[in-house]
Amino acid sequence: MTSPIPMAYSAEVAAALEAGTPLVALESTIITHGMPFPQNVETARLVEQDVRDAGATPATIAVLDGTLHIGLEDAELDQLGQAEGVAKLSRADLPVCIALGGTGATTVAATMIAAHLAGIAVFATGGIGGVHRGWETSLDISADLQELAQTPVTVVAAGAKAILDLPATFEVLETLGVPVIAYGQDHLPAFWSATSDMVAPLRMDSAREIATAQVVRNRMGLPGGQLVCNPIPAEAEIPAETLAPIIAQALADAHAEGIAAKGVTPFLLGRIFELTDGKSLDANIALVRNNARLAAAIAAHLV
Ligand code: PSU
Repeated sequence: MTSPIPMAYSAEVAAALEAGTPLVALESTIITHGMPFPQNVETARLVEQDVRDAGATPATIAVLDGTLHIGLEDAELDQLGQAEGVAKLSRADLPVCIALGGTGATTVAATMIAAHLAGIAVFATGGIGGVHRGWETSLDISADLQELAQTPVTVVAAGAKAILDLPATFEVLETLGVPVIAYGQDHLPAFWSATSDMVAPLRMDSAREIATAQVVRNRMGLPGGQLVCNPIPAEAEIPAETLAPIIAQALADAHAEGIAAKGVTPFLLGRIFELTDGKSLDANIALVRNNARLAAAIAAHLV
């Protein structure tokens, strides 16, 4: 191995790093495990373009044949979006995949690690993982939460995915000392729905404030990042009351089929897609694009 970690940068990411212009990291699990083909690849391209249009450079992160890619070229993105059996990489398996020369998509946790390694401080996704319903017996809590507590990257999401136990997820984030910031409203959004009955611990109304808060955190020597909860645009939301029975049905199906561990989130997203006749996917696409634009605005204040 010539370098300690085999890493490759896309041409536009290499140029932006060299020039010191704003960058936004993007994850790849949403492509391989979060959305069906071809909408996954189409969405990934749209999101990248949203970042560019907002004045930053997109860096979609994935491991391809043992190399950690910071930014994917068009053909690589296309290939990843159609590949079968791609691993879903979190903190535990990211180094293993690289060591063994494998191919894998990065979750929120793994994307934060890779972004930080590459010197990228802002990352946009759809919704973070969190505490799964039934945690009392399963102890299924996403590694995304611990990562927010230790890796200094600001993550822009539409909150945590509404398939989770949202109050428990935000309790854990509070315990871990992760700043949870609602953007432009008092209440936390709930992924496909713009609001919820949960009052946000913190509220900010500008990208500049969010960027400044991350800088102060770093300067104080506090580890960890921030979670920015950006509500889905009103015209694209699915009200929580509409979704509640659908989520309950998807959870019951997951239970009946014995789905566990890393399979739970992809199964639930797929089932909710079917049960909403694809409307959940339209909402998911709208919220990721909205997050990409805010992340680019935050990144502009961090250069
Ligand atoms: N956002 C989406 N769709 C997704 C994800 C995020 O709109 O599929 C992915 C992220 O990669 C996140 C993962 O880290 O779901 C959470 O998986 P789990 O619950 O297994 O930790």
